[in-house]
Amino acid sequence: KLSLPSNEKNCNADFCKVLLDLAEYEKNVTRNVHKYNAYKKAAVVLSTLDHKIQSGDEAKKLKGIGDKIAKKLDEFNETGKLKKLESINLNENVKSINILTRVSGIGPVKAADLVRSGIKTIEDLKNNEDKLNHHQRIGLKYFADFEKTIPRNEIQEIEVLIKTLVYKISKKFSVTICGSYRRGKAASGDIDALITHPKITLKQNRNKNEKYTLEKIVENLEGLVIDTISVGETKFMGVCILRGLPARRLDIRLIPLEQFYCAVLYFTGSDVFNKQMRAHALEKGFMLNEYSLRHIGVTGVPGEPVPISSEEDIFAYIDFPYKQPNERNY
Ligand code: DCP
Ligand code: MG
Ligand code: MN
Repeated sequence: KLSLPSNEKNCNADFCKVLLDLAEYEKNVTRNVHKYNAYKKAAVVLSTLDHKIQSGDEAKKLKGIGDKIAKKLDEFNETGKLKKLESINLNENVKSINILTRVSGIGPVKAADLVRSGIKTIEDLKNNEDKLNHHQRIGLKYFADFEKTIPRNEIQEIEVLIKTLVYKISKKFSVTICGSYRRGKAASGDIDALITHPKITLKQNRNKNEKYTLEKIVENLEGLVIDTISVGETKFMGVCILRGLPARRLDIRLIPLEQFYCAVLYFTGSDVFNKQMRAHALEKGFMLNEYSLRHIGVTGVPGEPVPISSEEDIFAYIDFPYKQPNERNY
């Protein structure tokens, strides 16, 4: 589900909604990632303005808004609607695809596939579970719960519980909840937990540290974790529940110490912020991803990862003014 950074008084909320609907259409139906990103970025930019934008010409002066979106803004301001979106919304197949992709594990391709074979509603899915894989079945099982956002105080409680439980294996574990929670949002779509340990390093990983595996960690979360979508050496996807509250999507990543801060940066997001920061890194001759920061030499080949011991280090290396997590909402 698409949403914007929490902003109580978004003066451009109506047109932002239009842009997000268009973004959703490009993502789910035409599968045009570039257009999806363009609409989303424009919506984020407009949502942070402190005044209502009056015309396409004015909008075009903003970074991330070009001719096409400017024209759409004028049409929307003049007529109160957008022809393109009106006709999209009338299309039954588009409606069906948008519903099915709300199920965790069902992407645009699978949704189109299902619609083609006549499966168009959540009810239809329930009668055709044989057409779904394990992840998609879990998505369907908890469909109603996963639609609900998770209040901040509940994630705080889950954070404390995860720490308590993994500290039983070793007090030296470090647990950081990233994603929108770390950016300070009042509510989140899921929980993104990053875990590392001084004994989990790239070297040690090669001869596997039996004591500190992700499987061990998940075993220790018994009671909190109620379903597993998938679990590997570094990545767990599953479901957790606190008391009688709704079931929540929980992602855990176990990360070698050397890569921890690049991972924290990446999983804190936002996705738009990450794109911006990576582009800046490239301008400064660095390649930044969720694993490492590497200098790009004259040959154009990235070198060895530079040593990093905090998030601030990454900003400093690429000469990017440090931003607190709550300043990374776009
Ligand atoms: N991420 C990214 N690019 C993507 C997907 C994710 O850079 N295409 C990064 C940035 C996100 C983080 O991973 O902030 C976590 O992904 P989520 O989908 O969980 O997004 P958020 O936690 O930001 O929002 P939500 O509240 O919806 O979970
Ligand atoms: Mg998240
Ligand atoms: Mn997530």
